[in-house]
Amino acid sequence: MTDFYQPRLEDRFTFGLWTVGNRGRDPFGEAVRPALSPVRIVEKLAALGAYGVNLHDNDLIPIGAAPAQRDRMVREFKQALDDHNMKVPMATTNLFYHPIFKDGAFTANDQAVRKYAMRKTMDAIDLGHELGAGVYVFWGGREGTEVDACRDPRDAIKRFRECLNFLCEYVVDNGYGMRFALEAKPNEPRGDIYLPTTGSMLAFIETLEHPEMVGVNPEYAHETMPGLNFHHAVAQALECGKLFHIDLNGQKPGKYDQDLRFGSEDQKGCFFLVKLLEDSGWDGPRHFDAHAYRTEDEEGVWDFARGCMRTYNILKEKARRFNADPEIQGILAGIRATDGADWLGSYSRERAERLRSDSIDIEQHALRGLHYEKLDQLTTELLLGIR
Ligand code: GCO
Ligand code: MN
Ligand code: MN
Repeated sequence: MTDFYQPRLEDRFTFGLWTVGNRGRDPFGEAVRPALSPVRIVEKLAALGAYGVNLHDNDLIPIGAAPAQRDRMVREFKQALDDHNMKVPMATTNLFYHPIFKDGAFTANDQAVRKYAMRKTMDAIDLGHELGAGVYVFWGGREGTEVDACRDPRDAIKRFRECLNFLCEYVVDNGYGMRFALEAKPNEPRGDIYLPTTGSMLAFIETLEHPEMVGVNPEYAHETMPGLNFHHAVAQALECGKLFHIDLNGQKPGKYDQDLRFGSEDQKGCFFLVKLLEDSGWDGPRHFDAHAYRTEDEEGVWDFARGCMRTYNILKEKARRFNADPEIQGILAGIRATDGADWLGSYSRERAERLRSDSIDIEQHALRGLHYEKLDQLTTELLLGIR
């Protein structure tokens, strides 16, 4: 299918090996699809117009692989990347699958577990560097509790900080030039996960020894599960220069982590997200952390991947139309006319006095209609395809 919405390299779409490679296993049922090799995933995604693939260490190399086996797997994977002009912009560690991580990794009570998590992460950082990744993601899926009696949550935060400080120095010492992106999630697989939102992560980053090396990787599903507004979380990260990576997918509020195809839920929320990313000129890869429905075979997996990218491009085009729509822009111009860019200035006694002495008719301002009904209806009609 070649058309206006066809993904192109410059769109910089990426998928995790674990996303299209997801076999449809869930807590109640077995895998429904055969495994896809990393090489096959690279070939297929390249043919669909993606820019790259991201990976956990164990998406490529199983735990306990002999050095020669590891090197062969990396060589074959790199060859496939070269053959298909695909990049690996992001890498990460699997710190959740092996039973050793049942009580967390960096926050586990057993220091032997924390040591193993650190050494596994250093190896995975080396692998990420070897594959050219500039961003390294930390998603602490197991860093949480069901039984709060087991540790003081302040100790968990301290341990997490200690590990990140150490790993920042590891990257500096090796001259890798990599940046870290922290990914929050409120729960699942733990009952409660520490630092549950992007906002918590942003506050935590400021307490690190190298805050300049660390940003966030907000995920649509993770902010939507507890009913938060993802577009607002991304805006906060962007506004303070901390959007280092992004996980795009679909999710209904209040449910388990669904990781659905991007744009399959809340198209208006997705529209404002895409508009924000595009209007801001953010130049990071548009990464999809999602997987195909359990009903799908391999063909359905590629339908899913194509769908994520197409919907992004469709919403990008909608954002362009929104920005060019005379009626919508007319309402926005009316809003801007009252916003008074330098209305406050920094504090001085004179300015404080002036604020008190300016005359204002509060009743008149209170009565004024703001035309947001019209604005939202126009946005809705544009999204539904009649503008
Ligand atoms: C999830 C997470 C993961 C992470 C991935 C990279 O809820 O399963 O979103 O997919 O993003 O492990 O760290
Ligand atoms: Mn994610
Ligand atoms: Mn998720």
